[in-house]
Amino acid sequence: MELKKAQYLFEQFFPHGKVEHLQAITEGLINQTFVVFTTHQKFILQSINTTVFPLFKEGLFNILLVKKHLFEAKFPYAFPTPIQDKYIECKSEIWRLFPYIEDSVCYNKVPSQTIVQEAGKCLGSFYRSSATVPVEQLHITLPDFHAGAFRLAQFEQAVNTSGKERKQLAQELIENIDSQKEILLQFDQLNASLPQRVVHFDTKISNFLFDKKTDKATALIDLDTLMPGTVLSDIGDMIRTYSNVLGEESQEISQVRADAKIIKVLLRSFLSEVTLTKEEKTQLYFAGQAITLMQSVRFLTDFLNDNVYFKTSYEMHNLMRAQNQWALYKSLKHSVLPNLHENE
Ligand code: GN1
Ligand code: MG
Repeated sequence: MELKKAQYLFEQFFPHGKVEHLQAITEGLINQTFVVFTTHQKFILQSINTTVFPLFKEGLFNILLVKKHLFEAKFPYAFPTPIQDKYIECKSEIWRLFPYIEDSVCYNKVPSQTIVQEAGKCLGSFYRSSATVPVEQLHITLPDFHAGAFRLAQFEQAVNTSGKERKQLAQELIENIDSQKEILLQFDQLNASLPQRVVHFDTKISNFLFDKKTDKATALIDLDTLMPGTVLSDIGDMIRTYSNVLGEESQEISQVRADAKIIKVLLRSFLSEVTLTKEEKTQLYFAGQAITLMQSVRFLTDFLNDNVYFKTSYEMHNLMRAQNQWALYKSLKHSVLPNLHENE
């Protein structure tokens, strides 16, 4: 983006502000994000991908409602929401400005066990602090976002319409996924039976910020997917991204594995902050498997559709990601079930 455009956008929030410098952030597979440097302060300037998030106004409503409850509950982490509670339109793009959380970092793979523990506590605290939100008032901004049946239908459609070459490259993985469809349908059944809660729906490792020096969790970010759902989505996505020691971008497929100890630490710290029902608790580990398989399906679907959804930096990127997630899924299926009953 040109500095001139950033300046124009920034002035919609601070009419006398001066943007001195811009830096693109490459994290995130959907939206476009920049750090804006002014003389004394930094901000995050971000445009929403409105193809992915057509109901962004309802999304903002969700964010503000949840924020109010977190504030009242004294949620002890930053929850960066759009400055002035507003989005602005510029040449049919939608932009917002966020506060910049100083001295913090995000990771794409786990650097230490402290980080896992901190993140587990942060999500647990989020669930406890958002328990007062009247969930039925939240909008469903992305229908069927984590619905297994829906993701499988999209996948089948992509297999049917994909070019011959891509289909050939993906053949083995297509067959592997076909053999595990039941897992995703079982996930749907479970979700239908569990309590509805405020769900972040994108708790991947890079959506938690940590203090540079102390490793303490400082913020939960990326709130566009806040919606009603079940705890399985969030804990599943945390297991998916925290236990994957090499990270979801690793191309060393044969080395990809899930670390059982990390899962244990994660679940223990999460459960130290929030009380779940017995039914919820027994399904947390399964959620990790299901969400990982679903992510493999989603990446592979996008590969078969010629990479139209997730940002990619090379042609085979989504195929590689899908293979990475498949390897992780296999490892999760075969690793030892962490003993959850210690905390009960
Ligand atoms: C997308 O844009 P980002 O990186 O926050 C995706 C998530 C996936 C994730 C995989 C709206 O999140 O569902 O888990 O990529 N978000 C959407 O890295 O589809
Ligand atoms: Mg996101």
